[in-house]
Amino acid sequence: MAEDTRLRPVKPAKAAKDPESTKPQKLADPERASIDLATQEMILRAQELGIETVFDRAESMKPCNIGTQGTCCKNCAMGPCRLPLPKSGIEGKDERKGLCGATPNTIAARNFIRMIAGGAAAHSDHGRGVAEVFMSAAHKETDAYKIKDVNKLLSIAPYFDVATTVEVDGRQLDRDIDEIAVEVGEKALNEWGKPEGELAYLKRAPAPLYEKWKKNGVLPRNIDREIVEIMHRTHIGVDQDYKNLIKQGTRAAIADGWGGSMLATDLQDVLFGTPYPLQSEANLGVLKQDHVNLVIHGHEPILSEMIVAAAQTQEMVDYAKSKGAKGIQLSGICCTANELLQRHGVPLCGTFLQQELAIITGACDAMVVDIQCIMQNIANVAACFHTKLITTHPIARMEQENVIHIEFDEHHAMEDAKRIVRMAIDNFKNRSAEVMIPKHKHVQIAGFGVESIEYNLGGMFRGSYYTLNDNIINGRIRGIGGVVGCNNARTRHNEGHIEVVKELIKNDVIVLTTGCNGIACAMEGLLTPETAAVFCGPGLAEVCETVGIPPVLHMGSCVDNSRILLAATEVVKAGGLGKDISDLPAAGSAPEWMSEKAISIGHYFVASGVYTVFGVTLPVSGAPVFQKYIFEEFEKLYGGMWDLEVDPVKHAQKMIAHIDKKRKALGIDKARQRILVDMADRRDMSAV
Ligand code: BF8
Repeated sequence: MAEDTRLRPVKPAKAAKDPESTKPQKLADPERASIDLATQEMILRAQELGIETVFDRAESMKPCNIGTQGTCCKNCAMGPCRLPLPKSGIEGKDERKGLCGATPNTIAARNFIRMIAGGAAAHSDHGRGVAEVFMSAAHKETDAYKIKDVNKLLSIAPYFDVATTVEVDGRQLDRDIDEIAVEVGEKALNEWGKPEGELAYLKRAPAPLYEKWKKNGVLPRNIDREIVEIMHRTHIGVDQDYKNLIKQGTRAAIADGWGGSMLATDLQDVLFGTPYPLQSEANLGVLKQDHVNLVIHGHEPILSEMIVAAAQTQEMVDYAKSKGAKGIQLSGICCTANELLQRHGVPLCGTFLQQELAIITGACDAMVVDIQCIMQNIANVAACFHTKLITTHPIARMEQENVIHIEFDEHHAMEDAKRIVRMAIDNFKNRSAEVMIPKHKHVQIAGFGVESIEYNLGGMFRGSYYTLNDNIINGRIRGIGGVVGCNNARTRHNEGHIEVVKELIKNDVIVLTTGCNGIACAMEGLLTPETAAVFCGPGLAEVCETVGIPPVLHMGSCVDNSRILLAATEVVKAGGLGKDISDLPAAGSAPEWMSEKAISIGHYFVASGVYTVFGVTLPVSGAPVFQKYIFEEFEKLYGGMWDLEVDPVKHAQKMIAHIDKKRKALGIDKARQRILVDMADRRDMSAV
């Protein structure tokens, strides 16, 4: 299993041997912790070395029961006020109150929309960072970044009222690209703080959805304002009506999905290229014993794009060889990984829960992190090995002494990137521990987007969503499932992700994935066209085999959930499946969510008309009235609503039941019944 290079034994991690701890450290059972063999091997390896991981910490520390219910208020110093649901679960005349009189519904709604604010801020601030680099590129202040995808720039310009042609002598001529880029950049940046009006991208939504938002008073004015207003409204003594609180949460979530996240995706596509399908690999087995392993981790691809470029230069490859390595192996964790995968085919090293494990292989010569989903404990783990851990973003630093900070600046991005690559190469010879890289990895096809789905399903000459719609209408494809989101150490790693996705594709539901679900599916081998014959129902298998696509389409990082919104909009536009996203036979899911970003994503999907099921837990169970409002009554307002289902098969079946409800409403349920055949029928047919 392992390729061993014994140099010197690893020092046990301090965190694992806390002298002040009076309790024995509980260790995770690898098989109960993850379904993934590489992960199981590395959890065991960590335990052999005495290095604590998130899986062990999840055994030692249980979550707070009241926080889990969403009814702990710590918004002022009279609290925290803890309002657990009575053991009977029956509220009766609910007399639970905080010191100020806040009810469980007020507290749960406040906490919920503060999570939306956190998630929307993270996505949107990422988008702002991209917009600033975009402006530098448009102004030609940096050699490192250029406008790469002119077509994408021209396609988004009209949403900002930026002209792409100019009239000369009565004729319309193409306008200068640099001029367009500067104007788009200026108008895009304005979206974060413009003093009046509404977000420019809202009109990209189907007209009935836009009208619903308008009628319900949730059209976002600008991105920052909606997030700030949540913080104001949830301060003690401000908004005390759960319906009014979640209304602002809805406004901020829309500002994320149809604002900050969508801008991040579009501007990244213009700067770095719109993704098209490509082949790569996934899981810890992508690390190479005889190469310099440089692992990129986080969410913002701006510096990592330069690292890819730097690592591919002959100068760096020669330098790596001069130090005894066969080459440089780049790989990634979390959504920076998804970004570089979809544009360059950089392999995925692992999910959010595998970040410590990548270092524990002993083969990680440098890990470069930017923002979001970076566990503080990776610095403790890195201290047990030779790994250089490098933070690069001014807003995301680490206190541990072994962490190196190289602050990214777009004006010297290539120099920074080369410095980091050189640092990793120089560190190759310092591998101090036995290297143990699990063999497990899987081939994947990733890089799907709104444009590539149109091309893949419609063909070069009549690229359109009509083929997809046609196959939904005729029933070969039962519906669309958007399955996204994190891993959560409170549940078995990847089990929920994989079981939900397998149940969906078995029932002819095509899956669009992003984030850590995309990584999990890649690790499991679900992102290959060959998967279709093995796991899909006959209708979906037939479509995938004919067109040559996987049944699970990886659409990128978590900000790229905006691609799913736009793909759904294209399906509506192609016709035959209703007039709004809420009419589509489609449902959303985050089986193993954990981050505030997931709550913001979930809520903008709900507000866009999508029935959205979360796994693990949802912090609203202590406030049944508020929960009922977003689980049931929301459907009347937006067409979409929340749900919670911990069991992955039931989770998928709830999505399928919703899809079938929508098929019936569209009058296309009969078409599906006619072509329904099971595996035995298929065998009989092929025997004839
Ligand atoms: O933004 S899915 S664990 S990596 S938060 Fe984080 Fe969740 Fe993974 Fe990407 Ni998204």
